[in-house]
Amino acid sequence: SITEQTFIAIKPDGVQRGLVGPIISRFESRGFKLAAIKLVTPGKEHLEKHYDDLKEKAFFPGLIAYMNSGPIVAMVWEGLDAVKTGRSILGATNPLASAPGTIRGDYALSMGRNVCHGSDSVENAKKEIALWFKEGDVVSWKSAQENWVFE
Ligand code: YYY
Ligand code: MG
Repeated sequence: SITEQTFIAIKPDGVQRGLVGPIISRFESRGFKLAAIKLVTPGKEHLEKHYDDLKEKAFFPGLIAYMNSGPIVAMVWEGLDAVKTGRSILGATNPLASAPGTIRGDYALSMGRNVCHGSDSVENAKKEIALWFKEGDVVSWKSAQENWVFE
């Protein structure tokens, strides 16, 4: 549906490398609508909750340290098939497997420095949005572009 929402984050390497603008641009120019945005360093406990399903993995401590190493841009983007399309805009988890034209395929080389996060299912998107944002921080608004993006 055109009201589907996904949670997208620019990881600390993306912020440090000055990729906030280019990453936001890709979602904007595709036709998605920004519903929430903030710059945060949420801390270890919050990041461990965010990646709870990966806590048994060997790379988990390194992943949390990396995510905790600087500010993150947390966002909610809304639009048709936002979760799946959001993942295709990001590219594959391993940047070496990401096609040029995707964010990771254009800006990253290493799995542990892959510059962005996107929800992998509608259900997880709901969980992640609830973890990163208070209800009132997700804004409902009508984009003037809507009838030019959707028929
Ligand atoms: O959703 P996505 O970010 O594409 O991958 P996940 O399987 O959810 O893993 C989260 C995060 O963990 C990934 O973006 C990089 C890191 N990671 C890793 O460092 N090494 C792996 N073998 C798998 C994932
Ligand atoms: Mg994931």
